[in-house]
Amino acid sequence: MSRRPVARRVRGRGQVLDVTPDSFSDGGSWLDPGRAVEHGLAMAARDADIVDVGGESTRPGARRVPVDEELARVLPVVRGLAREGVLVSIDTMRAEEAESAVDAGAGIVNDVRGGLADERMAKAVGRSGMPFVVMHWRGQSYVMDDLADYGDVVAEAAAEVARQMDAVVSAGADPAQVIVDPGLGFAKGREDDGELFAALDSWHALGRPLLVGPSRKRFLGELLADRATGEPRPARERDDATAAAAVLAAAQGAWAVRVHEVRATADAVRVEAAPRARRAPAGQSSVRRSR
Ligand code: PMM
Repeated sequence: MSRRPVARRVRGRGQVLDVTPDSFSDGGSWLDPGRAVEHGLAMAARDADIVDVGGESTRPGARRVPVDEELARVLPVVRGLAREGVLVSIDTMRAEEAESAVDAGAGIVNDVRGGLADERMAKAVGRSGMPFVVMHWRGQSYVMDDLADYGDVVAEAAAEVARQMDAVVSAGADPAQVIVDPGLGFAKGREDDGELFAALDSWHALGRPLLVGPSRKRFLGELLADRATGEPRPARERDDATAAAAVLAAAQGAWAVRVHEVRATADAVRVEAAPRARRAPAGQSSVRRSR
């Protein structure tokens, strides 16, 4: 298996391909593997550097899916996209699925439980040598809203991710594999997400690349609530706000942003990067593609 360095700066443009019937904003759209591969290729053509393939919903309240079902959903899609040269990340909490996906061609393991759900995950990822997203996580989807209780959400979430990192490293992963993620919307209220979002640059103290997943999340829906009724903006109408969030994340040095609709985000992030690239000496552009 090949080793991929994670120290590249991608700046935006990880894109989400949910092969689930029940994800909160696009569940059920890409259950057919052929359609899912086509959609993933279209994402790559629209400038996604990474396509994140997931077979289990993590929306609040979601229940676990049997492992066989999850494998059947994701593996043909990972294989199909990798065969076409797309850098695929596998969104899973299960070591068995991470290993099978890497064998099928995935180049990144994205674990929303940051290695805490499956004790074999860190060792499996360590063996694979692939970049490993360690996201801040406090508890299962069906209880996570009750766990959003913080004094200082920024300090506490970062300290908890640092502990998750120590745990995965002592269980077999290499620290150089780790990408950190504050886990927006996971055991976080709207205020918590807002505070985390305002302080993304503080995460660089962990010394690892930062991935951020604001796409269509509840805090954006509530921020854009209808002025008359107070109703949150529906999930599918949050892509412009997601692009704005991606720009703010990129300006705070995020390595990648996980989004559903890539074109608007990719364009916005390129515009954000342009003045910096202009100021950088020739040949030192801070925007580099990952493939
Ligand atoms: N959010 C979701 C799923 N996977 N992975 C990472 N690393 N970070 C996130 O914020 C994240 C994730 C939930 O969103 P979805 O249901 O739209 O996929």
